[in-house]
Amino acid sequence: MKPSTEAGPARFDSEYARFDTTSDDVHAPELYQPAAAVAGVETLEDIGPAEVAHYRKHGCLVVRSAFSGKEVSDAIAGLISLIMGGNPAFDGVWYEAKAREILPKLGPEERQDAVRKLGAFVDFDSRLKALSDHPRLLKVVRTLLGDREPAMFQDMALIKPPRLGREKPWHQDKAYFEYPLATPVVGVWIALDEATVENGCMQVLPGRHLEGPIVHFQRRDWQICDNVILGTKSAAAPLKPGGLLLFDGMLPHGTPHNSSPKRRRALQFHYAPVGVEKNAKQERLDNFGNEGKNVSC
Ligand SMILES: O=C(O)CCC(=O)C(=O)O
Repeated sequence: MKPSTEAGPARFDSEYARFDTTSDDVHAPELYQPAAAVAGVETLEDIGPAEVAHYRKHGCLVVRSAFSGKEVSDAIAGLISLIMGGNPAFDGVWYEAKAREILPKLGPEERQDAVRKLGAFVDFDSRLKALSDHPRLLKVVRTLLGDREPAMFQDMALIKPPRLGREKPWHQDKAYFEYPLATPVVGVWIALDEATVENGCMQVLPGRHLEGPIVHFQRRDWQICDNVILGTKSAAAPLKPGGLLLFDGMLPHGTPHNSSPKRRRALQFHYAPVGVEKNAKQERLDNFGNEGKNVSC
């Protein structure tokens, strides 16, 4: 990897850039056919005891207008700046594998549409940190964590370029996190562009967070087997820019391929209570892995 203090054109040199290597196999369309929409409220301040009870029961809740237009456009400007090398210390951009050959030749707009995701960026751009540290958001997350102080442990930006943006197969986030199963984890997925079923908004299986770990397999990604999902009824979380989805770390969810001409950019933050240590790798594999379980996919 190129030393992270270097900026400029070398950052876009295919030799040094990072590329996402998950499979680009296309999913069956039947995996993403929502039968309902995730229920929600208008603002973060509308979340009271009834909404918290709803979240506990269904594992998800939409907030339709969590952030202002200015907060969203600032966050987009922050992301674009990081993609363009605006902070020389940041090297957390992952490009689509297909961009490997053409990356050095792409202009600014085109480069944005070659990105799959960014990770661990909030400390490199104050406009993005303003959202992950947003006091109104943290107040809600604290409540959902059972009145425990939130610590953000993962920040990602997930980008689905028009027509090209790939699926994130169905999974439970705790299958990726090395926290003990009993540790509460709250995910926050924030739409920066309008997110629709066509461009790959979040889809979830409401209530299934209460059913425990589902076995994951390495297929198109580390994921729940398609056969487990086929025939189940999902709920979609279409959002306007600045809207967000709160979801439990055990809730099965996924996003389809972007089949539309519209970009879909989103931020995703994960919070656990302050002071809980990530040290449960074996527990994670025992809970979510397929090895030794005599199961196939
Ligand atoms: O935004 C997406 O496409 C999916 C995000 C997601 O589910 C994840 O990264 O865990």
